[in-house]
Amino acid sequence: YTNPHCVGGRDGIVHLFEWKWNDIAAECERFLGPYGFCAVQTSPANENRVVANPNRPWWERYQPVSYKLQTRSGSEEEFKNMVQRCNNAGVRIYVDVVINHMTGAGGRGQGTGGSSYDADGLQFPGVPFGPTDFNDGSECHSGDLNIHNYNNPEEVRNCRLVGLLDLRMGKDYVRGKVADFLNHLIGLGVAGFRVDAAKHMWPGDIVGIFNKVHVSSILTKKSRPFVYQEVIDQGGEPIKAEEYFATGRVTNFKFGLQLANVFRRQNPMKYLSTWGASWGMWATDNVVNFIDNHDNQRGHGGGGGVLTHWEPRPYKLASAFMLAHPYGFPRIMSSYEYNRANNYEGPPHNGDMSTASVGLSGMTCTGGWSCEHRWRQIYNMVAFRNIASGTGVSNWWSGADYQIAFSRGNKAFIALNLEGFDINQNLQTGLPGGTYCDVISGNYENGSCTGKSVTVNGDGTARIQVCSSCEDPALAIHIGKRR
Ligand code: LM2
Ligand code: CA
Repeated sequence: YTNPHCVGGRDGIVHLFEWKWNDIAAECERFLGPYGFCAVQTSPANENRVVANPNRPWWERYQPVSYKLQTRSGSEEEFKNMVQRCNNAGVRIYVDVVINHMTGAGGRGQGTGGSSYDADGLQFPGVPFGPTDFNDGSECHSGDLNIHNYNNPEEVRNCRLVGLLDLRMGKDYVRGKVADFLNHLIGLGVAGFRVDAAKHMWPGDIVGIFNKVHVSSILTKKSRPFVYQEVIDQGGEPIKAEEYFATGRVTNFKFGLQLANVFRRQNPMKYLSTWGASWGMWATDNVVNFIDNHDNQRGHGGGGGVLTHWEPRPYKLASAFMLAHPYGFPRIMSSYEYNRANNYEGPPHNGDMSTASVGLSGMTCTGGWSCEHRWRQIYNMVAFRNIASGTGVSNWWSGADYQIAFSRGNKAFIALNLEGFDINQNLQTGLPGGTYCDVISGNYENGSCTGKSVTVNGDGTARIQVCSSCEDPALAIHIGKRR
């Protein structure tokens, strides 16, 4: 479950939050494939409640109505087509699967796929699930069936997360329906899953579900799908991320919080020399790392404090560090713009509330789609990471508290500066002699660098200059962009 099944040396996930399947398919072919991304995390693919008040929020997709593949991202046909086209482009699809619960309690109506639901009567005929498929007072003892006390694992797992009807996962019928859904996705060529709200499910129940899940069909070697489980463990609660290692990796929520401190100058960057598990995080093969996600960028799911696209300068630096460092498997958030005071807002939409297509102007997205994954400082670091794959950190240097540099073997080198003065040093890059293009300030095009260039001497040393007051106080070079 921990193998991401990347094609040919690729690394890293991009979460194309709320994108339509047709847009993702196009993005795999025109950008993610050519630029070396391993995989896309999609928004939930199954039918959800249509929430009218507020008007079609992003979070309606976390209220399942059935396991039919029909949402505002597209139909089953479009989903299937996307998976095929992305796989053909060498890009894997991981689906965000919401299996802990169905809709919030109360109300009745129709889902995005036309299935009816009755959340008062606990009826979801599109699956079908009925009243005996949900936890009640025999499993949940909180009184009102909602979760209040995160220090009580039984309550966290058997009661309702923000009022969402909690599935009786100990029941074989329920496990079977969930497994059928996952098997359906695998049959369409999906390579992995982000398991939503995993902390709210018993690890043994997740094992029980995955025991019913087939090996992945697109993979030449018979193997398990890639699984990363959303367990918000920031320390301080009895439920620990490591309880979930039997069924895959966990989402590492400590990662973004700690890097936010560093890149906001609240903890010296030079301490990153020991970055990794020794910072109280899990082992490299147990984590999916991220600077921010769709929840915590808007104060949901574990809360704020992380860097986001709203603070581009430190965000780009922190992302560059994440991608330059070998620890863990990285996920890049690709957001849309929203009113930060009304953070329920769904994706850019047309007059009828259908999701708008992603527009492009050159490399940049238009129409309210932020597309962090298309920022040069980020996509060029994906290529850096792929080239550096298999090497460790070497030639670590720190000049001042907020100035660092390191190599990845003899493949790549990066320097970062958050001091008030420039880096201007003769440093060992570990690279073969030659002239390299800095991939932060520019690209390598038609035989020359559009940004800065760096001359590495025959002994691997180079004069490294990193500005302090410029837009991006970082420099990154690798053997793939050598003149
Ligand atoms: C997750 N991970 O564990 C998702 O990453 C997160 O985005 C989901 O919550 C959550 N689990 C449940 O799948 C989001 C959002 C909530 C929202 C739920 C359900 O953060 O605010 O809750 O989706 O749509 C909403 C209302 C809440 C209401 C609930 C039920 O905000 O006030 O609670 O629906 O009606 C009464
Ligand atoms: Ca539960």
